[in-house]
Amino acid sequence: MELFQKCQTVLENNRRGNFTIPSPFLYPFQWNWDSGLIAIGLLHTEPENALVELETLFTGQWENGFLPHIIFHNAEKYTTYFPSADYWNSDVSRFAPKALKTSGITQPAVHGFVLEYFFNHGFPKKRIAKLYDQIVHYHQYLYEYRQFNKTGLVAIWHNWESGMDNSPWWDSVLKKIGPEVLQDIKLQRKDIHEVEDSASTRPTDDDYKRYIYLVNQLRAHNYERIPADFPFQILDPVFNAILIQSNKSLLRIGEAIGKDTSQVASWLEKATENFSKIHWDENDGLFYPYDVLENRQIKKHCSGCYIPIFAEIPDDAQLEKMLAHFSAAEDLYLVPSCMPDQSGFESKNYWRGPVWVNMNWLIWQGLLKYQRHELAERIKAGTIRMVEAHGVCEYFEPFKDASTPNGFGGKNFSWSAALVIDMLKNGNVSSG
Ligand code: 9WN
Repeated sequence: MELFQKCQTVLENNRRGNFTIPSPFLYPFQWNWDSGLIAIGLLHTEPENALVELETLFTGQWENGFLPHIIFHNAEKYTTYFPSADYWNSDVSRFAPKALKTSGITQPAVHGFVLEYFFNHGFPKKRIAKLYDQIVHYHQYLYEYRQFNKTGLVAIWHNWESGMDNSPWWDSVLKKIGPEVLQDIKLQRKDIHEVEDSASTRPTDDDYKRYIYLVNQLRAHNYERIPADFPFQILDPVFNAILIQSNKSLLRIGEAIGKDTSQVASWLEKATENFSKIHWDENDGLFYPYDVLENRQIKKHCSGCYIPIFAEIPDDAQLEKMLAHFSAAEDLYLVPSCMPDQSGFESKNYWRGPVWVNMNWLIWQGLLKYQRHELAERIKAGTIRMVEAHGVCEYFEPFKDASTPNGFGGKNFSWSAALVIDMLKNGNVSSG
C-alpha cells in the first residue's frame, strides 16, 4: 500500500466517532495536542472531521479555560490506560465539566495555529469564531495561572504537560523528588504491557512513581494553584514557542473576523520580548528550558531546543548558530529527541533519543518559513523514509545504520500518520 493511503487508513481506524485516539490500546482516549496535530492531516483527507476533532476536544474544556491533556470519552469501556479517569478524578475541581471525565494537567497549546489552517481552509465563520473564543479562554487560563513574573512566558507543572514525558530535560527536576514520598505503582502500569520491549522503550518504574507523585500533589490542590515550593515548575521553550505561534495565529484570525485582539497582542509582545532572555544560551547556540525553583537553565541538547524556529523566534545570528549543530550529524536521522553525545541519551527510549514525527514536522515548518529549504527537505525526506521503512510508529531510533527494528512504541500512531500526510502534500492544505 502506498504511504499516503497507509497513513489515511491509520487515521480512519483510530477514529472513534467524533474524535481520533492516538493509538489503539496504548492511548485509547482523546489527547490534547495529538488532536490538534491529527487535525492537520485530516484537513487533507476528511476536512469536516478535522474541525470536529477540535470541537470535540473543547467539550472537555473547564469553566476556568483550562484544557485537559486527556478527555476520557467512554471511560468505562477502555481499561488499558493508567492513570485512569477515576485516578485523575477531575470532580475534585469546581471548574471541571460534569458530564465528562478528564485529566487535570494540560499539553502544548497547538490549537491557535491549527485554527489558522481551518480559517484559511474556509470553514464557516461561526464555527471558527466559537473555537477562537475557546482557545483565547484557554490562553487566558495559562496567563492567569501559569505566567512567570509577567514575562508572557508560562510554566508547566508536570513533565506530561511538555508532551516529551521522559526527556532528559526533566531528569534533574524529577530526581529531587525523594524516594520517601513515592508509592509503588508497578502493578498499576498498563503501558508496559501494550508495547514490545518496554524495558528499553518506555519510562522506568522510578520515573513513573514520580509522575504519579506529581499527579497526586496536583489533585490534592484540586488542579488549581500550586504551593510556591511545588517541585516541577518549568518554563519550556517548546510549550512557550508553540503558545507564541498560536497567539500569532489568533491575532491574524481575530483581526480578520472582527474580534478585539488587544489582549492577545499584549501576551505576544511580552513573550517575544522575554523569550530569548529566559531560554537562549549564546555559548551553546540553543534554546533551553528554565527551572523556576533553581533559577537556571537546563542545558541539555534535545530536539526541543529547535522548536522556537517554528514560531520564527530566532534572529538570523541565532539561527546560524543553532543550525551549525546539524552539519556534523550525517549518520543520524534528524532530529533526535536527545542528542547521542548527551548524558541520559538512549537510542530506543521514548523521549530520550528517538526521533518523533511531530517534532520534525514543527522544525520542518519553521525552516520553510526561514527559506532554509535544503535542511527542511533533509528533515522531511528522513521522516518519510523512517515511516516508510519501519511503519507508522510512535518514535524511531535515530541511527541510520541500526540493525534492529527502528520503530517503537504505539503502532499505527495517529500524529505520525497525520503529519506525514501533510509532509507528502508539502503542507499545502487545499482551500475549501
Ligand atoms: C501521557 C498520546 C501521548 C502524547 C505524549 C506522549 C505520550 C502519555 C503517556 O502519549 O504521553 O500523556 O501515557 O505516555 O509522550 O506526547 O501526547 O499520544
